[in-house]
Amino acid sequence: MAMTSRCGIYGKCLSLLGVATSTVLRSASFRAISVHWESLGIPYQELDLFCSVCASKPAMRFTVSTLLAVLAAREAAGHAIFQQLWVDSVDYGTQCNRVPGSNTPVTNVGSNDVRCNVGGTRGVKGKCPVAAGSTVTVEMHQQPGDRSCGSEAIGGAHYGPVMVYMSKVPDASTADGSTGWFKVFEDSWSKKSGGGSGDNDNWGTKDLNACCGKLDVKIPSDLAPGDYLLRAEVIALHTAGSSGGAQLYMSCYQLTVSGTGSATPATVRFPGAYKASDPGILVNIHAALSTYVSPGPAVYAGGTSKVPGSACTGCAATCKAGAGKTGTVITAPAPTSAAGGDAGNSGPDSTSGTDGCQVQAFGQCGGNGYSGCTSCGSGLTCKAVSPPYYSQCVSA
Ligand SMILES: [Cu+2]
Repeated sequence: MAMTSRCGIYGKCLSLLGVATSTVLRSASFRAISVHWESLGIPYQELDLFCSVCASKPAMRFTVSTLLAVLAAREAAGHAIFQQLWVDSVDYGTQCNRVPGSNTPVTNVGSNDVRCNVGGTRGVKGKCPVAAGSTVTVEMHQQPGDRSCGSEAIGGAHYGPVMVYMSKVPDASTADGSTGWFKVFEDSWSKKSGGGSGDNDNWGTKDLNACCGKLDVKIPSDLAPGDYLLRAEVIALHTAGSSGGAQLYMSCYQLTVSGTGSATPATVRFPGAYKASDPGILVNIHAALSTYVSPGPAVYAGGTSKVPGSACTGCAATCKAGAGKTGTVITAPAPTSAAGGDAGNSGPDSTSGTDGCQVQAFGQCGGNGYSGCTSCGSGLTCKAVSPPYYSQCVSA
């Protein structure tokens, strides 16, 4: 059965759902379709899995309910959040991460949300201590607090580069991400011989999945000491054939870097570093790629790149959640909302009665060895999800 007639089934399902064709973004090969499902109460969904099911089982009859079931599973199984951080193989969990409140991607590269995700101008109390020249390991998973290696770090079809930036700031617990950023790590794309389309090539996200969500990032040894934000980012490109279709997943970690260096690398700003029309952001990866250019600046000379498709090494290969040493962050004075704030960060500031800190939804608020902020934001309560090791803020 030809692809076009398979996707005829697909179109019929869409019309059953009353989805206007103008809201449907199609790649030339019909292999990825993205729809905004606001009218159905599902904020953002992909249909690529559904299409591949259509393609593999063309005789299957889909009803509206099976389509919605596939979509619901897709949402739960696809999107992801950078959560934990390791420093020289010591597990700091989420103590120094401004963990985003949801695994929904940022798609507007011109918004302030591209800095540290929605709500990411609000700092957390912890700063992870890192010596310049050491290695941190960023860790991504689909669901908050789920560090299982059995599920993919980011859902199967979400192929794209992984990049890490740093920004020198006066105080990592209050910085809003408006300062300049330099790139310290990249695991982007390489051609897989005989692979055909870009989907079959090597990508940073495939390495993340191969390494249980972990990638090692060297902190440049010549950096001037002080506080930094470290911004880990995936750009998923499965629906990037249309403008605004690329999906950006980022989190900002708060670091205090020690050392004797003095380097202050050249920087770019967010927003500003990316344009929706960049060849690394507006790209159809379902066609064969002869090259792929990562968005943003080149990696700083003191930074590192991982060859896409190469083996997991270092902590990314050997560190196991719950099986090693856990670290304690430097506890900063009560963080406050950064000047200017942002629209996605509407929680009230705690002005009295507590030390002023607030953990965002799905952020850590307790557990063995945890010494960070234990107060949850408005409407949230601290729940032991993996006692005695881990508690997180969830809806009250
Ligand atoms: Cu997605």
